[in-house]
Amino acid sequence: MAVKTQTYTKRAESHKSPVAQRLFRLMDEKKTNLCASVDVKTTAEFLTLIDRLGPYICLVKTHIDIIDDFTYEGTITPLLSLAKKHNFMIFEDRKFADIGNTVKSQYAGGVYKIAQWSDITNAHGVTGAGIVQGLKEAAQETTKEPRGLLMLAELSSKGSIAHGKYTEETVDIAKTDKEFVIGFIAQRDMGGEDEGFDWIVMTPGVGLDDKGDGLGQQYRTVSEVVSTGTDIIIVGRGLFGKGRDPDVEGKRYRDAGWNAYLKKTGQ
Ligand code: 5FU
Repeated sequence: MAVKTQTYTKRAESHKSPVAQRLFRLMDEKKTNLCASVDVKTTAEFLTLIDRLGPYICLVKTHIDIIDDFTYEGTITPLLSLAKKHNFMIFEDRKFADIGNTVKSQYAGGVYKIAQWSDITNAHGVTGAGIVQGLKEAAQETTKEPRGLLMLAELSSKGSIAHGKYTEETVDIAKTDKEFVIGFIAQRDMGGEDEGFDWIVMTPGVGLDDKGDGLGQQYRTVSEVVSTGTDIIIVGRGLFGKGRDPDVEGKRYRDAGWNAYLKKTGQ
């Protein structure tokens, strides 16, 4: 599959999704394709870390159900203020995986009310295309803000069964909605240009110092993933794990991601 070599701004010009347009423009303006995955346990740690990483990132990826002391007012309201302060977007890595009618309620409601505050979320293809429709309806009924969905085409973990036919059929599900589905969580380019899709590929399992974590995570380097089609690198413990300084690592991963993008686009 051909790797995309157009600039983010160029891709923003012709993209159908307002979420993708905003994200692409923000990335070129801020000169970053780094998404910080902030998997921490308390609201205080969460907000402090995001405030420190804010200058280096285009996107914050959350697992909001990890936070022990979550409240909408205490956790989400300040998160939205930080998103304004530092100009980044938000991606809740919820990995929806149920029938359309159920994910519709899970996305809009419950304690977390994800559709109200997260620009982007994601879903597995295992239940079929109804998941896209259910999530889209929830977004439309919850907010006037544009929302985008990523399909999980591939995973970074050892032994993942998301490959081959499963990945191909997940790509087919993505094709069922030309505006709401903006791309994939994947390890490489997923094609689609010949059919008029310009999918954003976001890749977790990125690390410059480690090969894995002992629980199945596998890390590839920044230049490796960008050269095989990644548009946005997702980094968690590489930025703030034990003994790491988020300011130093934020800058380091931001620069590595940006330089790999400049190289790929021939700038
Ligand atoms: F879809 C995926 C995947 O294939 N691999 C992942 O690691 C998601 N992730 C998430 O990215 C995972 O749930 C973590 O939130 C994050 C990776 O964190 P790390 O600390 O960089 O390993």
